[in-house]
Amino acid sequence: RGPVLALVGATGAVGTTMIEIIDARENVPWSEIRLVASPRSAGKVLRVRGQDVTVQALAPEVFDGVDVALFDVPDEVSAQWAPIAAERGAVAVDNSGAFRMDPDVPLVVPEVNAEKAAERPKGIISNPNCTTLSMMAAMGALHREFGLEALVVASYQAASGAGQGGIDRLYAELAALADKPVGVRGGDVAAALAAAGLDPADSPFPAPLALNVVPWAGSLKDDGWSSEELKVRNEARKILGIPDLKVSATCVRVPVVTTHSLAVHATFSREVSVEAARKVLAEQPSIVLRDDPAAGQWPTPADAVGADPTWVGRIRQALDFPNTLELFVCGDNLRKGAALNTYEIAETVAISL
Ligand code: 11C
Repeated sequence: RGPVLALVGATGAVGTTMIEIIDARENVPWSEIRLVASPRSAGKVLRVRGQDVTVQALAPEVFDGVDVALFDVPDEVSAQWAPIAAERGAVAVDNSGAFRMDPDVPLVVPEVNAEKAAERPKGIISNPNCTTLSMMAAMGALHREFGLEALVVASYQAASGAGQGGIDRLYAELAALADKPVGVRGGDVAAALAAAGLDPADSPFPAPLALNVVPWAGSLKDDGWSSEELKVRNEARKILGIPDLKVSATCVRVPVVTTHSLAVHATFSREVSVEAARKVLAEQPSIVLRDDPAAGQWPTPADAVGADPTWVGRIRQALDFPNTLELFVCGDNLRKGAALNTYEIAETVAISL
């Protein structure tokens, strides 16, 4: 009999993608897959690998007999419940920010540091933030070859990073603005949204997102940094195993439904060339190289969305910075950025049980 998997947060945006990923796998190691959610969603019946599964309300007993429990829930829910799952004998794989920087909790991207999944004294393994994760396959591969020293990053983050509420808000704003001559005077997008009954207080974003870009994601931290920007810095250091990696990030929300993009300026300790970087990246199974500007070939979120690999292109040697590359990366924030990487960690654990 194979191990038992529980999926906590089964009805959210990431949980829904997780079920799609599990359904699409040819084989899975699990003898049972339990779906768990808040009491509000309990009782719903969802199809998983051709079977009807009734969603159970989150309670300590749902973890009895579970080998691996995936958490796709807000930080405070994970903070409370992942330790309960671990106490009951499950390995908790957590997609929230609750444990990522805990020194006793590994932060795992299987193609970069799979071996860390075995070092889990608390019975908890963390999955990185989707913005950090979107560049990790590429940066891990380049770091192994050329020795990464510094990263300067600007993100272009999709609405679904804010969950189903973010997706719903972007569609509502787009519908409210369709066929309207807005975006030509300061404040007219906000006024048109207000006239359509879309209250800014109901939005997960701090400004209109449709027809706009918003230089903010997460919460306010010291000296004007956003929590998202600090996560990119701290998590990249931990995953890559470079505690003194220089990182500076600016996180920006754009009116894309799903797939985060990053413009990356990466400096290496060893000599690097565009050709050598392309060769390293082309050898990675989880990377699609789209890098032929003369043919109009570069990664865009509209092309990369729904794909498992990270798409990489626009690779250039920085003109004024030695041993430095510029590149553009697109990764589906609900798949590799969240559900897929969490699921890959779960399978890594299942193999070792
Ligand atoms: C966003 N990256 O796009 C965030 C969502 O730490 O897991 C994920 C937040 C996290 O808004």
